[in-house]
Amino acid sequence: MDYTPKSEHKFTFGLWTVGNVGRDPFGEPVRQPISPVESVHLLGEVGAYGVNFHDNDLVPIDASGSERDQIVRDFKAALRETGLVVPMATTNLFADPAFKDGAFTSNDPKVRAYAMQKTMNSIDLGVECGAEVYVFWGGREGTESDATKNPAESIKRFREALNFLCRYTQDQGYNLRFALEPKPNEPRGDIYLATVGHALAFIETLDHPEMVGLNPEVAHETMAGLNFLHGVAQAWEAGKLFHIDLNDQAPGRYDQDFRFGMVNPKNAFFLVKFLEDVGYDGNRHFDAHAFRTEDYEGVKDFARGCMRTYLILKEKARQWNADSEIHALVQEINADDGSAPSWAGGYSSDKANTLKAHTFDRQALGARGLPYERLDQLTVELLLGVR
Ligand code: DIG
Ligand code: MN
Ligand code: MN
Repeated sequence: MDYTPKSEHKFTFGLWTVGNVGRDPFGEPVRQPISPVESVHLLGEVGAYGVNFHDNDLVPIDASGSERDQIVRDFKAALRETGLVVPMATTNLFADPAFKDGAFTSNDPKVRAYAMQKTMNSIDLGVECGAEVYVFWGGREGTESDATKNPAESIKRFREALNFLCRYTQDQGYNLRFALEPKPNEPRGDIYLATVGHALAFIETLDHPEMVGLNPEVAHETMAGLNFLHGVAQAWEAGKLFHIDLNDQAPGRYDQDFRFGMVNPKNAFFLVKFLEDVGYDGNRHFDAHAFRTEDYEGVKDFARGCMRTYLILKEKARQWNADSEIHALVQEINADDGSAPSWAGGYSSDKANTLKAHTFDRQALGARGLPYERLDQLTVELLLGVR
């Protein structure tokens, strides 16, 4: 079986992922920084399809106009040389001290205005490089103490910013959709729009909800103690899965951004199976980074591992779907003997009356054995390679 990544797989990485220098709250960098051009060539070498960036991953926050233009020229040349594309871009509204108390939700109107200016310029840069999805991760949009902000006012500020930026994007004629990326906490004590559920509800309150969807991340829903697949499935079912951040995470830990499948390959399997079964055609973006122990050969191992694991699990999903014993169990589980009154597919008073008049054998309903142990064991054995 060939697990070589190809463009058709749409595997992407952010400049900040393979360019991560290994700094953490308790340690200095362990790797020398590499340039955006070097990152593009590294990703080309390992077989990625595309590269994403925050504005300041590519253009330093204090670069002059001419420096910006030269950096973008060099970056575009590397894209041409490698064939990589830029499907997504985003704004760094979390590193600079100006955003220490948030960006769109900052209590300082000058900071909120600066965040809007920075985001518009970053949207321009992303579109110039080919981005069609624009991610909003509100890393500093939150609090340590709720004495400092009224959370309802913060949501209003967030909404006003996104409504303005949707109109800016329309006004510029950009072919761009926005993707909100939830996270429950870190670096703020608590972050607004903490989960996929919060974000889905918030989107419906916007002036242009059709332009705004989700960029769910494995680690972030896991940090919230939630089932990541369920959040992804709800976003997909709502037509809002515009992008996805793949990585891995142990529950109850800081945001680990591990290599895809590194902690919980079974959860990763169910996620890959879902994405492939429903025909998700967006980018498979690995928002992750190598262990701090690695040199740049290790960083390449990390990037290759993300893509290989996805492709191996994609093949496992095909095997699962083709497994006759598994298929028979799925059929048995979902069998309908037609004895219950049909009511789905829209209300009618006839349906309601028929259903209310029906007599159910409640004990029999509860006595029915479900072969879930067998089904899950077969799944585990398939993943362990004995089926
Ligand atoms: C962190 O998970 C966030 C930032 O890295 C970025 O804004 C976004 C893009 O995938 N993910
Ligand atoms: Mn993360
Ligand atoms: Mn992310």
